[in-house]
Amino acid sequence: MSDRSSALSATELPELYDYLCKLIVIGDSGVGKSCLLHYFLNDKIRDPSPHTIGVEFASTLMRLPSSLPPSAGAAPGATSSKTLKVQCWDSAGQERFRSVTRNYYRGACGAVIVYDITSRKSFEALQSWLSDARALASPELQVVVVGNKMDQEDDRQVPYLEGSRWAQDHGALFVETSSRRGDNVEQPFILLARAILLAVESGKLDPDKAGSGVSYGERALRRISSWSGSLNGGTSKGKLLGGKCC
Ligand SMILES: Nc1nc2c(ncn2[C@@H]2O[C@H](COP(=O)(O)OP(=O)(O)OP(=O)(O)O)[C@@H](O)[C@H]2O)c(=O)[nH]1
Ligand SMILES: [Mg+2]
Repeated sequence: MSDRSSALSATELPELYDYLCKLIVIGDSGVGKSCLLHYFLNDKIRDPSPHTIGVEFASTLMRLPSSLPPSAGAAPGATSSKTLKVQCWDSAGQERFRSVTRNYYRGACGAVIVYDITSRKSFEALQSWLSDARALASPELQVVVVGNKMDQEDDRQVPYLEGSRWAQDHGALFVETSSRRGDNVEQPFILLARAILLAVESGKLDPDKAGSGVSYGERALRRISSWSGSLNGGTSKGKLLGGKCC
């Protein structure tokens, strides 16, 4: 369940972040991508959940422990942390939108690839989603494979071990979730954000490089108002949350 203790209001939130990064959420239609993202951002179930048309997007702030020492002048014993503004692009899984949604892979440094543990077909489709993402997104793309609907144990078609081995064999992180019960819904995003921050701090991902999928934040304190927009006829929304260090 949620370990984010202080989800703050979308308005009047001081926006102060170190890095901006783009994540894509992909996988077959109906596996629960939109429900997963909705639970992560709003800490509640999405019901009903209509098919995504084109792409929907939302963003959140995540504070993470840094692998670098605190800056000079920091209080003794202080630990350092970094704030990431994470843009999440939730794409339609339906085949007819594939050519549209592929356009949004560019500039992503993280991918959440979701399958449904009760659908072997959605698991077998992982290879195609991963190949597309690796071909079109940042060369340093970090990937987490998510087996969703873990609350449906009686209908399981893909054993946990099979999912985790597939992820390991393909250089990806792995987690099972339930976007109905809220189990582990933050984990895919926390795992990815940590991997991205580590890649930046170790020099593998360069925020100055175009197409890396990460850019520097402004580090300027400003007020944010909630915002909304529309892409490809789909509903789009923005949500900004703050939370404790993940
Ligand atoms: N039992 C169960 N049902 C889920 C879970 N997550 C999603 N669902 C259901 O699965 C259906 C599809 O969920 P969505 O999140 O809309 O699926 P999607 O992957 O976004 O689908 P597209 O937008 O068409 O690509 C909905 O009826 C959800 O209620 C889960 O963890 N457990
Ligand atoms: Mg959807």
